Parts: sequence; structure tokens; C-alpha cells
Amino acid sequence: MKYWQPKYETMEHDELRELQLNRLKKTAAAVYNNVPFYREKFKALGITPDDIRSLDDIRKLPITKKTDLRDNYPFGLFAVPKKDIVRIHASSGTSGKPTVVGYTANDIETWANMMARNFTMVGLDANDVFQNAVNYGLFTGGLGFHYGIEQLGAMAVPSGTGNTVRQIEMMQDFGVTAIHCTPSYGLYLAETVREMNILDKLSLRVGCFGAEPWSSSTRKELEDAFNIKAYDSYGLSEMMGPGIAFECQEQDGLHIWSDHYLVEVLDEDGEQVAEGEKGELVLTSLTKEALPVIRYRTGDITRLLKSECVCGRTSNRISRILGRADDMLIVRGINVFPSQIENVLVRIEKITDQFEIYLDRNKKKLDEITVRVELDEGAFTGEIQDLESTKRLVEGELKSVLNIRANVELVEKGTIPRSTGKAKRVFDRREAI
Ligand code: ADP
Ligand code: K
Ligand code: ZN
Repeated sequence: MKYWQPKYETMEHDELRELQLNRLKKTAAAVYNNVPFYREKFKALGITPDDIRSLDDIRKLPITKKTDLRDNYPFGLFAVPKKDIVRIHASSGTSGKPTVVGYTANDIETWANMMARNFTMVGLDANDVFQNAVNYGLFTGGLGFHYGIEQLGAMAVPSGTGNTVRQIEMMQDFGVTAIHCTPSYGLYLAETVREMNILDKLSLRVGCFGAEPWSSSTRKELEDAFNIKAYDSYGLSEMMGPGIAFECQEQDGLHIWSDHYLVEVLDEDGEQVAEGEKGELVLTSLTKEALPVIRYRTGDITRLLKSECVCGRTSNRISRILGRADDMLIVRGINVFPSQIENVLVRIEKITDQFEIYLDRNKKKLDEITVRVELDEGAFTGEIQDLESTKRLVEGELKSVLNIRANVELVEKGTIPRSTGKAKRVFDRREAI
């Protein structure tokens, strides 16, 4: 089987644009009628959903930012009654609270079909055994992939993260043919496979890697180490989760599903860039029911590519993600905003509000985050125990907000340079993967 939903995947351009326009009108009406935040925004701009007459009219619509989700935490942007929500997920917010996203039963079905499209696109089917080695729970990567694997009819192995040797045993024992994880964890798995010297006992054919940026040299490394084809999987919670854009077997850009999303790539002034130019990916959901989002600034830098592709799919295509437009860091696939860290630190008494963030890659090729903080004068009694307990307190608070472990390094007050302008707080010492 070549396509999962051929009607939509190969839809002729004019027909696709017409479908997009109808869906855009419906989405604009849904947010106008059901989400006070958007109704206010429309009013302030002096528009109503009736002003959408062509796809170009997207420019009339308001922009949505991550902070808008935070300001309407947790369910304020939902467009359906709570009883119609069957699941929520969450991702990192810019500070304090996470960003909560919701799904109706139809949304879950749409998402599962989108994932099944992706899997079919990279040559998987019901015969495959698919290990999903990412965090289950509130993150979208676990259940998002899981439902797609089941939709395809393949065998899901919900291994989650951790215990690398056991992960590899599972691959071997269950005859795993496809795996999903972050590219950096993929590199570590690959190294462990090499050490265990069992590559010839594995049946892997396909790897799907995402949640963080990676390069073509990492692709080569992963493909050689596992003897697989490695594909880039892109997504974000606000637009559903992973799988909204995915590479096909050409491995030359990602198909972004145009029947579900309207794609814009904008420059800093909010103008559409020319095809092939870099800009920020801005997405409008066209079919989401629970949380329709208009012109969402993803913060991700990409290029719009020609939509024609050898594989026959007619969707928009984008290049791999080239960077971020904001200060968001991605640590082990998890989004981290310096403002989240700042928010934690200012609430803790024994330290000053000066801090620095160091990012490194450890021997296992996994990201490590170290936060250097200053002890406040008078907070230190001279007891080592006291230092230990302060360090543990800060580490605990950071862990609960960031969802990943951060090392804390305590330094004397005055050690961190005070800046007169914008402080340089982040020192990313990781090599690109
Ligand atoms: P996910 O679990 O899919 O990472 P989040 O909403 O937590 O979802 O994070 C989304 C962000 O992760 C994106 O905006 C992007 O910055 C980053 N990201 C996700 N997939 C990729 C990818 N394939 N390449 C580069 N960055 C990615
Ligand atoms: K991420
Ligand atoms: Zn293609």
C-alpha cells in the first residue's frame, strides 16, 4: 500500500485549496463563536469570519502565541464543552504553568490517521513491530505515536524511555522492525547496540526521530549503525503533537499535511517569505475541534519547499527545522524556556536571582543541563549540609517545573557577571547532532 488516505494525500492543487478555504471558514467561525479570546481579537481587528473569502485572507486574522495559551490556562481556548474533550496533553510553557492542549474523539481519530499516513509513507504496514521509545504520559510523543501504530494495524511496543539494554533486548526478542525516539537517544541506543555486538540479531528497517533538531550527518550515523532508513518527524502539541509533518522516502523535506494545516512561513515583520527563503513557521489548524488555533507562531525556523514530490503527495513541504526564533532550548527533546528557570529561582530565598544555564552533551550523547546559581549573603551557615540541602532544594524545584533533571552548581554571591544590557544567561556547549 502506497498511501493511507490517497484522496487527501494526492489531492489535486485547486481542489486542495478549495478544501482548505472551506475548512478555514469553518475554523474561523468556530473560534469566533466559541472562544472569547478569539472573538475579542476579531473584534479588535474589525473582522468577522465572513471576511474570509480567499486563502489570502488568512493575513487578516490574528496571530496566536504560546503566551496566549498560558494566559488562558488551562482550558480557556477550548472551543467545545468540557464533556466533549476525551484527552489532554501538556507541553512546556514559557514560564510557570505548562501549555495544556485538548482533543475530542474526532481529533484523536484525525491524529491517528495522520500518523498512519506517515508510517505508510515510510513503508510500514500491519506486518511491522513498532517500538515507541519515548515518554508516555502528558507529552504528546507517547500516545500520539501509539495510536497511529495501532491505527496502521502494526504491533505497538510501548517501551517508553530508559533502561537501554532492556530496550535492545525487546528489539531482539519481539522482532522490532521500526522504532521511534529522539535522535540523541537513537545515537546512544546505536552505541549500545554496537557494544553488545548484536546488530545482526535485530530486524530494524525504519527509524522515526523527532522532538529536537538533528542533522544529515546524524541521519547517516543512525542509518549506518542500525542498518535502517531514518526519517524526520516534526510536530508540536499546539497543533496536535508529533506527525503533523514527516519525511517521505525521498528524505528531502517534510510533507506537512495541508488538508489539516494552513502553512505560512513569515519573516520578522510578519510578511510571507519567498519560496525557499528562511522564516518562522506559522500554522493554522483546519480540522481541530477541541483546540482550533489561528496563525500559531511555532517559533521554528524553516523553508517552504516546492510542493511537488516524486512520491506523488501534493501537500506543502518544508525543510528540516533550522533553528528557533525565540530563546526556547530543547533538552532531551523537552522544551525548556530560560524564563521557566528564572521563575523557579526567584521564588527560592537562599539564592540571588542571578543565574547561568550551561548545556552539554554527556558521554552517552545525552543532553545535560546545569544551572549555576549564587548563594545569597547570610544564607550560608558554613555547614556543608546546608549547601547540600540548598542544592537539593533547587534541583527538586527545577525538576518539578522542567520535567527533566538539572544539575545545580552553587557559587558565591557576585560570581556571575552582572550585565548592563541583556544578560547572556545561556551557554550551549553541545555539538549539533
Ligand atoms: P514534541 O513532543 O513533538 O517535541 P512539543 O510541543 O513538546 O512536542 O515540542 C514542540 C517543539 O519541539 C517544536 O516547536 C520544535 O521546536 C521541536 N521539534 C519537534 N520535532 C522536531 C524536529 N523533528 N526537528 C526539530 N525540532 C523539533
Ligand atoms: K520538543
Ligand atoms: Zn514525498
